[in-house]
Amino acid sequence: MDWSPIAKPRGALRREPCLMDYEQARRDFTWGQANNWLSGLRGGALNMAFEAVDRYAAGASGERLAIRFLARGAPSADLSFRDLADASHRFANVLSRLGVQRGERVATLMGRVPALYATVLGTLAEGAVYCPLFSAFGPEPVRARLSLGSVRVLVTTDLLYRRKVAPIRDQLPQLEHVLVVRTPGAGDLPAGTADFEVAMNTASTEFAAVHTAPDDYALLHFTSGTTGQPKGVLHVHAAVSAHVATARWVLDLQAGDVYWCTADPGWVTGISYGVIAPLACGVGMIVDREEFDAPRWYEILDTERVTVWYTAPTAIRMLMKAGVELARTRTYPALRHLASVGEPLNPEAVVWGVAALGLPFHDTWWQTETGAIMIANYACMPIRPGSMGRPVPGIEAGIVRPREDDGVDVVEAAGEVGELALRPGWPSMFRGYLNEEARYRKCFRGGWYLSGDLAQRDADGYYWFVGRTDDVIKAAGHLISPFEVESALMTHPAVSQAGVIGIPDPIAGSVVKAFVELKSGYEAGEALQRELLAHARRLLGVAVAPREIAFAAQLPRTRSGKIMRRLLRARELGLPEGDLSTLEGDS
Ligand code: 6R9
Repeated sequence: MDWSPIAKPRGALRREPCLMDYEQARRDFTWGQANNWLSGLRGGALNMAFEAVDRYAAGASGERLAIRFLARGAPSADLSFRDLADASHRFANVLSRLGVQRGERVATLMGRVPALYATVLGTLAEGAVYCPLFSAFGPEPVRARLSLGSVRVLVTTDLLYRRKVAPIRDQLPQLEHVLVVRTPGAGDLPAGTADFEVAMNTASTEFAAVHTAPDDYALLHFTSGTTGQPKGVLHVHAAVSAHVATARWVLDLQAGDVYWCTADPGWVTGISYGVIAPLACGVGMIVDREEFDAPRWYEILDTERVTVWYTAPTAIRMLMKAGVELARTRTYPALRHLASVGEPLNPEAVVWGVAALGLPFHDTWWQTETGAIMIANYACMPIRPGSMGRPVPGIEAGIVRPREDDGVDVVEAAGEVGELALRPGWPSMFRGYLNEEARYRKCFRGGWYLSGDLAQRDADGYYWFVGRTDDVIKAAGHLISPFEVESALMTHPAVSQAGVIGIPDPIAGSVVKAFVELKSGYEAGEALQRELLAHARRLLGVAVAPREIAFAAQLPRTRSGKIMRRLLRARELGLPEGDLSTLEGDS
């Protein structure tokens, strides 16, 4: 099929895009200029929460819609910038009352409920560090992250607390306070928790955002590696300038927009572009509390008159599966810009946007570590379906190959595959992996940040995703560590070794598959397979647990005893087995 660049359909650019001349911006822009879009605080201080709400809360803009919550079977609930500022101030006062100090960690374990937004913004206003956790995690990933992050305050719901936190609470001595949002009819307040609403209602709406320095920590996002514990990615308040710049240039957010980001707030996109970026642009957004539902999503795009939509390939492929006819039962006259992130966006999906919604999807690339969009297709430029696009103004990207020494070779030729790298120094670049200085340093080489993704660049400067350099799995947009899944499986008495890989899936991109070696005395069979699946789901949660488990008499290992996931994957998928020189038992 011919995936030549597609021009935007006529009528799509009903408004001039924020970024009109990409080449010029790329040439002339420096990050210092992004500060013009921020208010800042006295003495050079900068606070993300102040930029996102407080500066709009005073005066007439205070009445503007900040968030409209939608939920099935309930009327929509609107929060203005003033309301949101009040709620975040109440939460900041709750934290102060609990004695939470600057830099201490406050986490959430919940979905898109109003309390989450007050918690994020109140935590940042108070100078504490905000850490989101995914509500579909099981108790083990929750325990690992709360413990690594030395989280002092957790905000969750009573239902999630009972299932995921109560069983591990005694392993978390640093977790002093748990505030729960109560569910009507869900019984008494769980022991060891306090009622979120009661705490909020007794707190004042007056709070002046703490004068944090631009380089003070603001966000702690956990992400997954191939080995070892989850990595705590640290971002600073200054990241907000990259959020605003990219929300304008890439998402084309403008005054009066109705923005909708479908990402879950348990992951980086759901916070950076589902809370901070749109608010910091003074733009109102839709928050749908429900999970994916094709007819419902089309209804929202139509009746809420969404103008800018940021979603993900898995969701787009699910919409494609539901059929273009369903999309055409509605009209989307307000829609102006569609964007996607998180996994490779197949060219069919880009073009399908035109057939279904009248607009193509613009792919964007970034990572938890980069803190903001780094590579994108822009409203002012033709899209190359299948390409991630070109670097954001202010970002220097390159394709590199690590050398034997500590340096890299920069690959200049078009079409050559190498590691996608970025020149350090943009404001939302991560400033560390929590308590893991060596792991952080290893990401930088020869003056570049190495992303761990393989890519190539074409002659016109568009980047094309090729794969990852490591074994980390992207399933339905969620980054999953094979090590975390293997460790959970190995807590079962029958399992002696486990090897976990991602296998291709037409909708989710990849799904998790585990191979296990049993201890002697255990019989491989369907009953044990079911038991292991249930064990993994109980510990890890459905979003992380393997979809499939297979038994292996012996897993391929290196001579030093490491499971060779690459080989497991090659064998599973019938791919060439590559270099086997380190395989144990072979010579
Ligand atoms: C924002 C986010 C980062 C990894 C990244 C890459 C993959 C993200 C992509 C993409 C192909 C895109 N990824 N966007 N791959 N095309 N447009 O997703 O952060 O969860 O840290 O994942 O996701 O492999 O390195 P995070």
